[in-house]
Amino acid sequence: MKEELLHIKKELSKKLKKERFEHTVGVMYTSASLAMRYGANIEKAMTAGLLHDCGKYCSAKEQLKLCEKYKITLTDLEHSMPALIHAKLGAYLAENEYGIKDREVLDAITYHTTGRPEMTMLEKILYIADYIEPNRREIPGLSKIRQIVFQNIDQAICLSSERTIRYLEDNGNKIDPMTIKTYEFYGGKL
Ligand code: DGI
Ligand code: FE
Ligand code: FE
Repeated sequence: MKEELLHIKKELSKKLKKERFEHTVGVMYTSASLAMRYGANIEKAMTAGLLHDCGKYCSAKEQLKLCEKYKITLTDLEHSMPALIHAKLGAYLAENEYGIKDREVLDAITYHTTGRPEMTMLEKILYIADYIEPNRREIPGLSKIRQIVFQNIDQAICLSSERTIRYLEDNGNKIDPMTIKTYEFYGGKL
């Protein structure tokens, strides 16, 4: 592994809880595999995978405080839905604490939870790698998405965003408009 990546990995192994770190490494290698399949830059994919949840090193309350401290603008929905905050915070930390300058990598981190329409290949790869990495608990439909993603990544994004929306609805959670846009865009493409 490149020296810079190794260094970041070591830092994250100290900051993240064991399970989160294992997930992180899983996303890093899954992103690399998808980059191989779809001809994306492997190093960028690994960097995005490694740092995608770096904003999750502390509690939701602390994440919110950090966003205020760093003047990261949050929508009203993000304020009320702590699970979403770590994406924007993570992109900020990746840039300012881990020295990542690549805008494509930073954008992939920003949109890894909700996705967005017209994602770059790197953004698609991180979004779906986060969903399918080997340590993810089995949920209905996951094995199908794991297969399909190596044939048609857009279809896999459609299926995973659909599942996320259904899961959030079933649990009475508010859905971020961007999550819906992602589903409509990738669903509409089929
Ligand atoms: O950080 P991870 O757990 O690895 O994965 P993630 O960044 O995709 O975050 C998943 C969490 O985010 C999960 O609890 C569901 C939640 N989430 C995803 N999209 C939305 C959402 N929560 C709300 N309220 N609205 C969304 O649109
Ligand atoms: Fe995440
Ligand atoms: Fe994740």
